[in-house]
Amino acid sequence: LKRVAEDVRSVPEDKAPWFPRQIKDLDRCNILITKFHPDMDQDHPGYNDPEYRRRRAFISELAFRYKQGDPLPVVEYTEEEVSTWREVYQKLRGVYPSLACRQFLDGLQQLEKECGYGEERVPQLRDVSAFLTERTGFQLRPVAGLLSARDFLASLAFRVFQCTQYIRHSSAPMHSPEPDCCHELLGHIPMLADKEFAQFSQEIGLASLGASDEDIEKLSTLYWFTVEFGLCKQNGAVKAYGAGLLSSYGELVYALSNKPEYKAFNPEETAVQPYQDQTYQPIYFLSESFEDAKVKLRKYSKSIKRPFAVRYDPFTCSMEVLDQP
Ligand code: NLE
Ligand code: FE2
Repeated sequence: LKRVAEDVRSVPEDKAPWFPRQIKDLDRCNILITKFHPDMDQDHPGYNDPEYRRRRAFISELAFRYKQGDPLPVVEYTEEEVSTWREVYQKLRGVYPSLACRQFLDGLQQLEKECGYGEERVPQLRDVSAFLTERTGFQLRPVAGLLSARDFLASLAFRVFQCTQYIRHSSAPMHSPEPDCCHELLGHIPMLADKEFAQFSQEIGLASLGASDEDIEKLSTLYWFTVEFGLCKQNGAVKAYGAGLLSSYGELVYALSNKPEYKAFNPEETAVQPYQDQTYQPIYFLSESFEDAKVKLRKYSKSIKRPFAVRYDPFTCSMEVLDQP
């Protein structure tokens, strides 16, 4: 009865872009950006490697077939893939203690102790998702590649993190312009094990639901300069908390050298800073502390104007849409 009443009522969010109302609607949040794909991009290190491309197609298929609630696919990584993982892990692990923020180091330590993280094998999304759900209520969902900003952000609103499962090409372990499992598992997952970080990731997601294209652009730029490439001060030293840095040995070392320019983090300004995603960033935003970045981002997300408000109901995994903000 309630549904019918809602359907006939003319609600203000009718004018807003479509957004998922229930967790299973995330099956429709699957618009991919194909610009770095090894089948399309001649500069991709896997472009001339048919075996790599076949492997990517196989792993992509697992993500395309996935429906919300299915058990997460398990991938048996080949020896070559494991050796790429090992190289990435060893290199990064050596510099994390001096270059990564405390929240990241705490998360990684727990993952090493309780979730089989280490250089010997690539962690399975299934195990990692179970671990995260216990810590922060986040769960993973497999995705075939780089997702559109609107779809990616929408999933965060449900505490769902869309995760690639293929691995970067063995010829370029120290930097990849596209996400891969090294980026997700090493860059993002340790941060998502932090309660506060999980909370504000969801808040960015909630702010994105039904937002205008212009606001999505700003939110995804902010996401880029914080969650992906953010730096913060800790005990007087500059540390990385951005996942794009924490999964790329090359860029992590570069970002914390004296080569790039640092600007003070301030959401209004950061949200309109142009950026490129091909190679290392020329500019990074530095916040006074991790908490400072969190508070400012939160405040910014809440200031985005919409003719309605949303509230997540964790019992039914669905969005309540309220007439008044
Ligand atoms: N540059 C990152 C890496 O090499 O892991 C990936 C960034 C994805 C946005
Ligand atoms: Fe990412």
